Amino acid sequence: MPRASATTLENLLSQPQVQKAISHINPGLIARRAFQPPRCAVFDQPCTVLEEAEGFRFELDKEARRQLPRIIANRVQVVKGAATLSPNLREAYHRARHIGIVFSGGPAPGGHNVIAGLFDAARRANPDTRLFGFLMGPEGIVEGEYVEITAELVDEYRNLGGFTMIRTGRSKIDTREKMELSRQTCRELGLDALVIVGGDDSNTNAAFLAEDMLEDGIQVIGVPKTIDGDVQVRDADGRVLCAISFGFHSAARAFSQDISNLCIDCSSDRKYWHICKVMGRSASHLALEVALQTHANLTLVGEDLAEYVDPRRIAAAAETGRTDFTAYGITLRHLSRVICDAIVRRAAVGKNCGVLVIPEGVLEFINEIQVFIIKLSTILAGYNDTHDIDFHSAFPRLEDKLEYLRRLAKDMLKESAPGIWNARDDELFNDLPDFFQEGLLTERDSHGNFQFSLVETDKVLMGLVSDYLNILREKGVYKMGIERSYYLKTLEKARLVPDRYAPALFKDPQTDYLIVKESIISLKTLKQALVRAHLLKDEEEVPPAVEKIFKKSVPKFQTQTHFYGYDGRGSHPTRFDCMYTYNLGLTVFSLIANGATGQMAGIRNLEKDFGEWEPMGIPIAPLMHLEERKGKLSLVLEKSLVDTRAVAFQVVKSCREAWLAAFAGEDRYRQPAPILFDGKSEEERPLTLELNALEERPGD
Ligand code: FBP
Repeated sequence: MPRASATTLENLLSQPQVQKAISHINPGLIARRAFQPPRCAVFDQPCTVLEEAEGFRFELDKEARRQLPRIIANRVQVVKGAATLSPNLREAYHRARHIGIVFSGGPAPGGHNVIAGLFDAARRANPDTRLFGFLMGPEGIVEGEYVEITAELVDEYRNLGGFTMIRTGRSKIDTREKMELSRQTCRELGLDALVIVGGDDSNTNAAFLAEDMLEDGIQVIGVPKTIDGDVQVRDADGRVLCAISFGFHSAARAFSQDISNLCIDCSSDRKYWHICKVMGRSASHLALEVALQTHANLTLVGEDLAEYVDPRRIAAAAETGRTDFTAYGITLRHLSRVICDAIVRRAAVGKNCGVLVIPEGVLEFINEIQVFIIKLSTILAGYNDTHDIDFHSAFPRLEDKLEYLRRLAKDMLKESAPGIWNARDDELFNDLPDFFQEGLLTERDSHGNFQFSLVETDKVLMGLVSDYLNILREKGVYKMGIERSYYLKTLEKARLVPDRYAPALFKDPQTDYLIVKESIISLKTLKQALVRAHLLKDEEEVPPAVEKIFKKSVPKFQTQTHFYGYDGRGSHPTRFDCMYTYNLGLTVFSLIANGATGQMAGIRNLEKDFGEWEPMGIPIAPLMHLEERKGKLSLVLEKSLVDTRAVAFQVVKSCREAWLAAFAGEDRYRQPAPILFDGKSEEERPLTLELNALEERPGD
């Protein structure tokens, strides 16, 4: 192979092929930047107006009325195209504006297109309009850190993933002081409008800012972002206003592609169970979509587990005239049994391998853990409220934190009054592994949410699974099924008669996959079984072929764990997300140009053909309700969880057996195509969206 000397290296580096190889620009990137997402028909008109939509109903929270009096009466507004406007409206629509935009929370594919859509619409209405991007999330507003977003900057990021253009952060404008500083920044920049691209908490923040900034004449508009897919809006009668937040489809497809590759690997060498933790702080929407996209062998859905009812416990309690409340909701131990059952059943047909999908937030749906999370959040918040120093600074080491909890339990005993942390809690908590205790005590995020991504959920669960599998192995229940043809071949090769040995060795000698009897769990018990069946004398050795069959029947449980989160969050947007976000950006401008505030940009009918997409403004304040955060009740936008009565979940549930594939024959894996933004091979929308739009609720 020719080698480059120092003198020729410079020449070499200047060669076009080398330049091409080391450039960060590739054909895919060029094509993405050049892609022009289609616009909803209303945006082809010279201008747009807002029309109040009839027929949507909200049940207003008393506290929302009190805290957000000026935007609580907002209504759903539909964006309509207009060929001309009255002189007043025209002037307002086309005036030069200063608009600020900020990303808040975790990145989600498509954010850059919200900026691109807003920029294009704003410049089309008036080329003198200026757009400012606040840097590193809401902190950028508080600190007055921003960049002016120019046409060149927008073109660099069109259709690209991430929030790299202006970056993001999890800070929150949650104190009077921060609110004042933010208003100051906006006034100094002469902002007419502020756009907050974020999840439930950030849109909550947008509502409060809208209320506060009304007197400065600054409009505030939210945009539904989060890969978790839990910003979904329905009115009080269940009519869908926002079916999904942007970023969900792209992240789910990115995870699915990787997980589907694991399915292929696993069915190739049949050696590992791949344990895939999939992001989604609370709701299991991402895991559900991954299940549909990949047909992985077992997918847990938190919302489903929460509904678990143990009929045996209920019956046992009923016999003694009691009600067993622990029979409602699944325990960690029971969940580990459900997983073990799947593993054992697959092993019985020779598949000691598989793919298990665990939603990141699954622990939130396990009663006993949820109780700990609530109690600990309240204790931490109580401590922070009554001390000058925060809990984690006061007790930096796990041991110190545990000691504090122990003292709480003791104090409670002394006072003999019911308290939040009692001796039983302390005892149960101390039984948990260290890393899990540490995880549960971890600091809450700026919005008061428990940080599930910092807890090794999969490790907790799989620890229990592997312990129980050991027990099942010792009991002789966890066995590898031996393919009948393999058994016959092995014994015949050793000149032994398979039919003579089979009844002594196997539970049922007639099946395609032969299961060694439960009583045979070691070479010693194997020999005993052969002696009992008069196939061997005491002093004789077990024939090597029979020993080989036995050894093959003893499963090793080997796992590989994977976390699918940050990688998918950083992926490029799918065509669906490219189109969705670009049109959200256009919608934001329509809302601003028509004077709206306290609204979230949304697009209805995402589950239908693009021609039916309907851009609109969704009022945020009427959607808010009280929720416990950091031990206090706060007014927030409700997170949307997986509806287990909806079609998508019911479909997954009915396919569980098929996808577990605990039968002889191939697994039913599905391979999703890579993420694209054009071309026919990119699917049109998330599968969950498509299925749920069928609207039949089998549970109803
Ligand atoms: P957003 O709701 O802010 O979009 O973020 C969602 C998410 O990606 C969750 O899926 C995950 O639990 C969390 O962010 C991780 O947070 P962090 O980026 O702080 O590690």
